[in-house]
Amino acid sequence: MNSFMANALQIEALTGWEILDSRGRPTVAVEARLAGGVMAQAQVPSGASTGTHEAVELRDGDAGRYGGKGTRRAAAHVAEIIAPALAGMDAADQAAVDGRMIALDATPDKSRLGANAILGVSCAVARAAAIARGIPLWQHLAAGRPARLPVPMVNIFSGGLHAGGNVEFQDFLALPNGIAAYSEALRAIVMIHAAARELAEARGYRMTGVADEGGWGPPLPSNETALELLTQAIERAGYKPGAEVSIAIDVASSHFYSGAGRYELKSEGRTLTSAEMVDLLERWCARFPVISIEDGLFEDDWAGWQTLTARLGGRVQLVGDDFFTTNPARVRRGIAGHAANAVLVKMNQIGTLTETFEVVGLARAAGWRAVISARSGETEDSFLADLATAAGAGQIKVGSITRSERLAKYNRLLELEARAGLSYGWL
Ligand code: 2PG
Ligand code: MG
Repeated sequence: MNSFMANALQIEALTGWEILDSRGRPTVAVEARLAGGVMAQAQVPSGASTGTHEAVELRDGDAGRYGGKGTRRAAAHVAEIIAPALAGMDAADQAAVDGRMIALDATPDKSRLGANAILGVSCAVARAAAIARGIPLWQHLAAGRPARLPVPMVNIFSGGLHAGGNVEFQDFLALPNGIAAYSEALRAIVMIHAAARELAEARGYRMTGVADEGGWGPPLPSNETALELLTQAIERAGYKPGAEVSIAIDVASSHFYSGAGRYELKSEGRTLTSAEMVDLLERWCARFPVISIEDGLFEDDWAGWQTLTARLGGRVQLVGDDFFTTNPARVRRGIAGHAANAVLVKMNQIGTLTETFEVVGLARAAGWRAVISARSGETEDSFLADLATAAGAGQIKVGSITRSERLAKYNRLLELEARAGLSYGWL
């Protein structure tokens, strides 16, 4: 890089402000301006079924605004505290930028400045650097790593905290594991989503609108019913369950764990132990084309996760979301203890791009899979599509195929497929 370009890439100004996410809850937007005049923005997502070990999303706590959930304080930190510390730094040196923010925050959970403020800066700076370099965001983020369009793992039925607690399990997803191109996989999902509605209606379940992530959230009698309907929907749409399109589930079990090793399936009127949960999941994998299970057990049930992995890890993808919270230290412990075989990667669980890529790198080095994931509270920012492609992770989870905060990501991937000549498929 010549010195003219290096100067043009210097961070000149950063501003943050409060915006709303797809649930109408406050989150943060950031704009970065570089010395050469480039300006770029990024918007930060926000979860509902959050893990206890996530980095802290700073909220104002002023009960008079948004029930205390305002983000004006986090947004103000961008210009008041972060900008002076980053001024003059090279926007293309993501590790240095993120490292300086981590040092400035100086807490283990980013609670001083707020992970929402820090992540907004991390992403806005990356996007500005890509524009200044005249290359697509995915290419800038990839930094020479092999990029790849990811297979979408798509929500069809929602439960748990994303659908008013109709059933306990949170996500019943279609995973097109045997379709050769991204656009064809997406088309399959659209048809499965429509078929699922028809089947549910035909069985008399009340269908009113969609859940938080755009999937159907009917009041089903049991968790198993969702699996039955989804398997039938795959067939009805014209695909072979298992061979072409399989099922992934996000149990999100920490959210119906009632302590002392008990999992309360209220909708079914029963309570299971950790061992019984493992039995149930194993039976489901035999009866339905389930090839991926996320958060099958409570986020701190390390021994249970080891049992689950010993029993199912050879044939099923076992993904830690609330379990790992995209935290390199927790992922290292999981790898050492054989407590899963895949990690869900959410930027805002850890708060910087550098640490996000570190987690993907750890997973890959251990022979684990990584699924790049959105949050249930999303924005119209398509950043995640470029991130997933750059990480070469092979899988992305964005919710369903309705609601434009979801489509922003799916459509960006369609654009990359059309333009970029990238390979596609899961690893
Ligand atoms: C999850 C996510 C996305 P949330 O649990 O995987 O579906 O939900 O953002 O609410 O944590
Ligand atoms: Mg999850």
